Amino acid sequence: MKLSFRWFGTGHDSITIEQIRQIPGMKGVITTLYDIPPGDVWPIERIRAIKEEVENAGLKILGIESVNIHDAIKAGLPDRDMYIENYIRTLERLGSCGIDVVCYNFMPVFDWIRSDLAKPRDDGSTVLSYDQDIIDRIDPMKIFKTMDSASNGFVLPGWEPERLAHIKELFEIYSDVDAEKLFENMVYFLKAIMPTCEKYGIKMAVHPDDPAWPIFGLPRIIINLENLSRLFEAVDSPCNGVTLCTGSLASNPDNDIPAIIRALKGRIHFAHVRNLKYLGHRKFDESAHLSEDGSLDMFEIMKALYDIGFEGPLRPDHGRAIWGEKGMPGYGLFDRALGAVYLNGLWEAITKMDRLEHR
Ligand code: CS2
Ligand code: MN
Repeated sequence: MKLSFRWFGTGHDSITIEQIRQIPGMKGVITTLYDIPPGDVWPIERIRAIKEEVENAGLKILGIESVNIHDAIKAGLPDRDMYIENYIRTLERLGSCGIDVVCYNFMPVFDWIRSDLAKPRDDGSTVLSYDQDIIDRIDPMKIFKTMDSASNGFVLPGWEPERLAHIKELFEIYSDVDAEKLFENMVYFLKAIMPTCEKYGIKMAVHPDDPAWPIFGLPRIIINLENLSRLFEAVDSPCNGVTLCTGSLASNPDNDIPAIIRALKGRIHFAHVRNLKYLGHRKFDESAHLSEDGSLDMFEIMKALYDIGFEGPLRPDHGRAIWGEKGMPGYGLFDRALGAVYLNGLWEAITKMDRLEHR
């Protein structure tokens, strides 16, 4: 694996590239052009500029998170082909700059959802948290305001204010899109972009839906092994893969993460490794990365990634807010840096144990 860190780019992040560089073992960043609206073609000069900025700091761009998908593609609207063409242009430009991992998601209207972005925990930290009972009481037309007002002034990933200003229209365009239709639209999109991905060696890595069940009556399909396997059969190219996000998939405790990792060997192009603490049915906190702080066994997860020969970028995911840091919820420096060194330590131990056993 290649240890990496999400960076939203200068002007969009409270963290600098130089700070990321000082985290031991860090090989590169996962970044994006945060201000480009979904659907637009990425300007080549901007891609070159961010690449240069990252490389000047002694790191590499190990992947893009995300090139977001326009709602016309997800909903299968008549103008989707134009947006798919734009997506292909962006992929060509990324590919020509040597960028070979692209993360995206296929969730209608909303990206990840939490009921609280700063829930206090016993240790004095605050964490992102989910409680279905609270979500059920929120009017989906108003959830943008709830999330945005708790964002410490940052634009949250996937929560673009310009797009979500049209929330009513967004719900309307998905009114006849059920899970099956959404799946068909996804297959249509992937089939159209695969030749370009294959030409440039770009590995597409769909991010699981977070949480892994339908919300506000909108379908969600990237939620379990069964659906992922179906997707990989429908578009059977090695460039069609997944971002193995442990926290998103494990929001549903029925998803056995190490088993899913082993079953998806060859299709995992990017890994987000974080922990969760289950508090009840459809209720969880995002704990620290450490196994004993949450409900997931991080050793078993890293071991499974090691056993399948995972060589892609791996990053810590959402961290707690600690030591007084005020950053984008989930994306401060301190706890993600702790997560990164912990995951790297597990990896070193697993690697050396394996060598010992084979001596
Ligand atoms: C991220 C997602 O912060 C997060 O939860 O993992 O926003 C992720 O970047 C997108 O779903 C991928 O397109
Ligand atoms: Mn994730």
